[in-house]
Amino acid sequence: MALCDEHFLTWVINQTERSIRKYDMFTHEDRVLIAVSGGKDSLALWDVLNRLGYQTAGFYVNLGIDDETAYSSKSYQLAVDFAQKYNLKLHAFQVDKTYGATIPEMAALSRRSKNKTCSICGLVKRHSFNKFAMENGFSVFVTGHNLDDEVAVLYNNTLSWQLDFLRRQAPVLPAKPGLIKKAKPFCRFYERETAAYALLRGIEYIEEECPYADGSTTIAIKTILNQLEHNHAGTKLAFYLKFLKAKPELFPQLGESLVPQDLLFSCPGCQQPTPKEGDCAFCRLISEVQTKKMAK
Ligand code: Q46
Ligand code: ZN
Repeated sequence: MALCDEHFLTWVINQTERSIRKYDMFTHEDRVLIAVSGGKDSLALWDVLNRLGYQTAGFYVNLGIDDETAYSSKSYQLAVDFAQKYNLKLHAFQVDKTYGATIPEMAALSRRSKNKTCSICGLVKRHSFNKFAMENGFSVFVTGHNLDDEVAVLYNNTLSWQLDFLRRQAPVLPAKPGLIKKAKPFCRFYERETAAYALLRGIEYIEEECPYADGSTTIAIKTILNQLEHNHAGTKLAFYLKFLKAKPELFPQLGESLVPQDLLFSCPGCQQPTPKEGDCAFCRLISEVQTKKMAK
């Protein structure tokens, strides 16, 4: 599509609203909590939802990634600046203040081996988002994942036939006891489209990648998919949309909601749902980190 700046911005707003309605993500009555990282996708999403008149607040998790890149400090400041500019509420949470260690410190102390920093970071973020949203009366939690992110995950999970992860991939995950509803209103936009939106709207965002993103599998997969897209335009969108269409046939046991309704246990430590009986992965990580810190 060849659109002028003004029509492109309107198109992004309209397409986002279409996705929100199509996938039954939320309504104007919902209190929407947005995961804000200071990057282009989350800030562009916050901007679009604000312009659409939804009740939003941002939630920033300070991971303590403050080596020579000062990634956390810079991204936090950009999130604060955006919230102030539009008079929006930004909640901030500092991992080391609550759990006694930053994400890189947790990775250094933990026994986990594979993709250590990112898997620990994901675990802590998922736990913190869910806890904050549930305790503060939000009805839905949204992230700025775009089509490139979704397709990279889909491709990776298909390569290794991770059926459990494939079953769970959807634009919306409904609420379950102890778990907030989650939605991805930008799941049908290419990354270049969210970047163009942020640029045209004059949104200042952190352009550097997190230093731990370097060399991750996701980046390698994105490179392959970009090559495919370059040779056959539309490959990514078709792969994602056809997967969503095929899901009822691939997983007939899912029923109408098309996402798993597994019975979950409640963690005795944090009361959040967990797939196995006993302490959840998050509580086990925190207790391991704190024990090792005390022993030092
Ligand atoms: S922030 Fe965290 Fe990402 Fe950085 S440590 Fe990895 S997971 S790369 S979205
Ligand atoms: Zn727990």
